[in-house]
Amino acid sequence: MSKATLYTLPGSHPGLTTALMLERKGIEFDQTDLLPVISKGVLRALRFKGTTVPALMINGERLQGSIEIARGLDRLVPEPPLLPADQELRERVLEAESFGESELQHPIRQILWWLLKRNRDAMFSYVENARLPVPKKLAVKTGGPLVAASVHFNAADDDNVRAALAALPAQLDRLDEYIREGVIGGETPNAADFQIAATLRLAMTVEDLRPAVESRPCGQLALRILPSYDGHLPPGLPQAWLEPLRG
Ligand SMILES: N[C@@H](CCC(=O)N[C@@H](CS)C(=O)NCC(=O)O)C(=O)O
Repeated sequence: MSKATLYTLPGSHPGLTTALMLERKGIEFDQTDLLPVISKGVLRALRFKGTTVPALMINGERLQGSIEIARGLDRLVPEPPLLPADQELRERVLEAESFGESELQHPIRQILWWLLKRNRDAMFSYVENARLPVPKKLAVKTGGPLVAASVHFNAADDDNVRAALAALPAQLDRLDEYIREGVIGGETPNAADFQIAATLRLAMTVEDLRPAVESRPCGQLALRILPSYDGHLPPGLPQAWLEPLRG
């Protein structure tokens, strides 16, 4: 198999999920970090079917989206598997992965964009180690319209961010429950571990969120899978919105 190419964005949590899965499989890959919004045109030009990252060129195939990629990797390189052999446990892992992808991932993305709109300098910490096609300082300095467009595309508005914060404690409870049930957090990380850990680790780059995540088993699991994650957002969310996280 020739070297794969992963297209992602700096700080993208499903992008990192994909990188972790490629590493687990021992698949060699190059990583191309795109700029948000501009990524959409690049992915179209590369003939991917959708306009979001992660997108993976592998063995002549185009795989897109962290779940499609997880299934594709198991098909192309079966060992080590990203899903358990036991049928019942496998179903639970797929359920946890789907929860991570469809319910947990986006609210954290919305919180990030809401904060980045109000603290553009913090963007630098997320692109520090990225392989961008333009100088990083220039990208951050001229990034205003890209941030505004990302806020718009992701509906990162007050109402949604407030709702995301209110829903987070129950989501974290559910993740801790998955750990108690042995669905995630086992000796060998599975597809759901990689999916969930990347999102929680991104959440932990947000100082306002970190204590509520870090103190839990799921936060500890994320730190074990991803000891470091580029990016740091100092406090910036309204105190009243954070009330649900203090319980
Ligand atoms: N649920 C999708 C996430 C796709 C997604 O929304 N990716 C973001 C980055 S994390 C993106 O490409 N956004 C486009 C943009 O910001 O222009 C997956 O797991 O692959």
